[in-house]
Amino acid sequence: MNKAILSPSMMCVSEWRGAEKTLAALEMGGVERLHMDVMDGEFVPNLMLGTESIRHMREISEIPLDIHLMIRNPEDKLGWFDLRPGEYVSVHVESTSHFQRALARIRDFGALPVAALNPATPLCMIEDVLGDVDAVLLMTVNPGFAGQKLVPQTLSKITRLRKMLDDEGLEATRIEVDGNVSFENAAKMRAAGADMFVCGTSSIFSRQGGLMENIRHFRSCIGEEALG
Ligand code: S6P
Ligand code: MG
Repeated sequence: MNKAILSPSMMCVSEWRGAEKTLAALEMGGVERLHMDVMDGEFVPNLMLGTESIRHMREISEIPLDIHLMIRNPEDKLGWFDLRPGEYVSVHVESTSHFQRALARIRDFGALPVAALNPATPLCMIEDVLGDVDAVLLMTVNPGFAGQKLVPQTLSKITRLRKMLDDEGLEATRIEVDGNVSFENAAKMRAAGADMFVCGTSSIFSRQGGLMENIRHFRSCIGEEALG
């Protein structure tokens, strides 16, 4: 089993209210990635984080990014983001007729391509590109908003995907889960085979505890030791 990656969703952090303080705590908590949701108001019914937000984030934090593109025809727009080697970049299979081209272009930038799927999209849609990606992002809510409830059938989808990957000898390929990854759901998702967790309002940014305490609790829920 791959070591878990925590990827806090930065759309859950107000840009105007002490974002730098939050980032310092995330760094102290040793989170491995920062999840940046990009929404175009067309592929999803919301607008969120653009090219400048991503540029600013790279300036104020050393934590590598995990960029989730919820935009139509992402292959035409990848050049806008100044992608860096080692950054995870997700594109949705539902967002383009040229999915493999989009993944290959991400690789050309030296970044790590990720195939993303909405809850209703079957796994067979990505069967032929599994060898081209470093991770598969399973949406466990419908994309567009934070604070939603888990679509329950996505849990068994994680199990089925883990088996598909392992059967192909792709044990190192990660499964990223995004949407209502609460403390309780994260434990089930980890058991099903997920190893990259988008942490939002239902876990580390919940008001149940402080940020550091929530990060520690999250790691213990998925059976990993706290780093910070
Ligand atoms: C939603 C987006 C996500 C959310 C995240 C919020 O379309 O892709 O990354 O920001 O899921 O987490 P939570 O815990 O509020 O559902
Ligand atoms: Mg996301």
